[in-house]
Amino acid sequence: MSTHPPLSPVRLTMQAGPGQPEPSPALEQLYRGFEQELLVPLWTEIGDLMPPHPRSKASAHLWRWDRLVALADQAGHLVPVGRGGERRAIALANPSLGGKPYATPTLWAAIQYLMPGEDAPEHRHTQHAFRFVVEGEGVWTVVGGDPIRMSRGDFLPQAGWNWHAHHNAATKPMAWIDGLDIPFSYYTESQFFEFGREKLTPAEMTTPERSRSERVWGYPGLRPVSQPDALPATPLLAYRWVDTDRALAEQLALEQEGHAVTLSPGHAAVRFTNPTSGRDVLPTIRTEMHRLRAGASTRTWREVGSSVYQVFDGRGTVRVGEHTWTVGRGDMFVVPSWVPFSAQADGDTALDLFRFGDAPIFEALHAHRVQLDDAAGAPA
Ligand code: GTQ
Ligand code: FE2
Repeated sequence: MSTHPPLSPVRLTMQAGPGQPEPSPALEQLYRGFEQELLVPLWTEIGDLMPPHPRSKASAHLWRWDRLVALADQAGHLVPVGRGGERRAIALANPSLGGKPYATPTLWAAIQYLMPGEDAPEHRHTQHAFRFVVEGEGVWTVVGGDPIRMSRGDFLPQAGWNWHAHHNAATKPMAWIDGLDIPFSYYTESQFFEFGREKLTPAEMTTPERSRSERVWGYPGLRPVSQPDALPATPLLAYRWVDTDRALAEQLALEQEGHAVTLSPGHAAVRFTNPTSGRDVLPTIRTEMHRLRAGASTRTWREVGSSVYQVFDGRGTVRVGEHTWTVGRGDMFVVPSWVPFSAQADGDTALDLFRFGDAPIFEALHAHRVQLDDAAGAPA
């Protein structure tokens, strides 16, 4: 029976259905011929290759924050941080992506953990990154020689090819989350990486209240004239919770005053943007903070590209495709491409959701689509 070399990775089987040829010994022979020459015809693959809309291989999945922190803390006692391994970062591995450390097909999401006094060594890579802090303080990230304080609610973008190191100056361990475009860079084979210096200077180990980047770029609507405009990624290296919180609170207050700037009733949202362009902070990653007033819901929508959410505060119910989860502080979940999503704030407190996604990639390629629900509540 076997006329083809067993090493050929191409395996073709005769199929039934519209547009498929009638099975016959001659057709079987044709398919073995294709296999030997490493050829695959479109007609056997088109359903998978060109579906009517995205059918994500990734799953919707939820990780509980208490489990993440407990395991990160165990790692803190067992695993050193230093040159080679580089970071005590533990990635969320989507259950449908073959055991790879990918939360989604394009995005890496990890909990990173530093024990008191520990240093994560300096390096740089072309992957774009950010940090987000759901609890704790005391770690400093040093980006291009600029020490930046990290505290609860702070968002710290860090565009590719910047030197960076982290240092825990506190007496307690600290956890935070990292988001990077590692899987995207991996599939597209576009990564570069370099080790940095073994030690930071004393000046880089200081802990100023405001980073240099915030002193230069941290005044809304005021661009220093000496600095370039329209940079591809943000030069502002910290977006502080006090500002994010106020921006969200103002949207909800204005809505109550009859000036609706919310996405939908009771749903405020802000996007972290590059002050030189008004566009996304990073070329490949969109980041947002959403707030639902107590009892309020988002609309249901789906969009091209994947997202990872982390509950910043409150309790809520989220729906991702077929799944319904009750979530609380720190919990993280994945919304795959074109899977409907909605969230609702439970109880009598607001629900704050931090979100990051890969939409800028698809927008740049004119391949982004968003579909909002119809009046019945399901995406049309
Ligand atoms: O903190 O520099 O989660 O380089 C993955 C790769 C964190 C980091 C990650 C990294 C970092
Ligand atoms: Fe890094």
